[in-house]
Amino acid sequence: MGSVITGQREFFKGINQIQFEGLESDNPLAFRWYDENRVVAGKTMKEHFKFAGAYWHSFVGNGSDPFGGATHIFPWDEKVDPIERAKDKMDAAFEFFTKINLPYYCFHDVDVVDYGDNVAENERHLQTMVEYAKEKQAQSGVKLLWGTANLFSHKRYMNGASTNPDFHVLAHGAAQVKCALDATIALGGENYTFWGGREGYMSLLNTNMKREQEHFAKFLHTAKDYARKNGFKGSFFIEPKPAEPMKHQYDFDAATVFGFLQKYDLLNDFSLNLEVNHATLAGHTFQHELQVAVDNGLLGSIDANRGDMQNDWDTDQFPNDINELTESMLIILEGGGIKYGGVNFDAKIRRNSTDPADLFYAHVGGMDIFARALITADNILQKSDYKKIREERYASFDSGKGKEFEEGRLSLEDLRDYAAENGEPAIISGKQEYLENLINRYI
Ligand code: XLS
Ligand code: NI
Ligand code: NI
Repeated sequence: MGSVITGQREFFKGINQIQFEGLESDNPLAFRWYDENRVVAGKTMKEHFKFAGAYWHSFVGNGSDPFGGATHIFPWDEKVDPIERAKDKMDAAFEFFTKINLPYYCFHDVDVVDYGDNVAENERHLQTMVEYAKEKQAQSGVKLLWGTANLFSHKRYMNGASTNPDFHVLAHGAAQVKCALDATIALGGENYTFWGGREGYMSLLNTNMKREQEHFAKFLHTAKDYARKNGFKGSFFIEPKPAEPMKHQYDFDAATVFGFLQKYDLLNDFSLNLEVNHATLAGHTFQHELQVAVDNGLLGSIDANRGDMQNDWDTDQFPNDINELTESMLIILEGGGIKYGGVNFDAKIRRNSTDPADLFYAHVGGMDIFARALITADNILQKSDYKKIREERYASFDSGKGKEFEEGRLSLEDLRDYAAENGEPAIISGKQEYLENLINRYI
């Protein structure tokens, strides 16, 4: 655990560094499960998760919603000069990261410092803040998990960025990506994310979907080539989401993105950043999205949060569902872990969560629930018959004709003859309720 880094002002007064106190503790500002040095399944918890704080939700998003303005009145948002204000915000961010013990953070360009309409000025602003961030990272040891560019908030992106029908807008998107890549590289950022916020359509009536997707692929290739040329070694993430803000987004879900990456020859450099609430918006469970990614070698990183069963939008609440996360950790552990990134809390406290401590409660809860899920999943894999039951379901393919089929050595006639000779198959239980109970037994 490093030491707390504050700027000239301390923004979260009265809150000290959060410690692991274990299950006996009833301190709401302590970890009960997340013990960064505890080794589970061969790695420390710190290494398993690489937890990251999201700049945008925690230090920019101010509780406003489509029906009302800010409720989180940030003391780091007071100064008039954009660079001075950005430095206060960064001081607050690193104070928070070091107090909550987050080893990583993530940002969009515009989270760090205000962007206007002037490309060169935006570049100067971000470069100035990159120098400041370098100092902060060096003092604290906190690292950049990924950087990204916000290509969805500015009005010019209302019809998309790289999929915009106007080339001029695409070029502005590229200018922003170039600068965000430069910043990510300068800060030793481990990965770079593309979330296709408005890469999609509102209406097919005015959309040439084929052409837009080809532009999207060309844009990604161009950005990737630039970053590689400049020494970037990390993974590029595509973050699937089916809709919101657009009616339809091209990076709909993990399977769709896999097909896109394959079609446009991007599989060597790109992987997936999966977000819980985006999975549920796509009509999937998070577990489903993880399994699709793992099965295709594409589990790059995670945006941790949760949706609301009754609301069909991206509510981005902090994770707290132990069953969902235990099942997720089973898939992650069996899949060999998160490949390049980590677990970024792309989650926001509620509009009416207005105490400075609320941000700490939210992250303590999120980190603890992941830690508990990891321990539980590891126990299930080590001690229960979970794996055995799953393996045995497929035993008929392990030898004999089943094996020959897997090896591609049986014709349709062979299969027909096997069916005719062996009569009606036995009825075999899928044991779903047994397995559901098993998960709860280990929780
Ligand atoms: C929005 C996305 C966004 C990305 C980064 O729904 O989750 O926050 O993670 O652009
Ligand atoms: Ni996200
Ligand atoms: Ni999201």
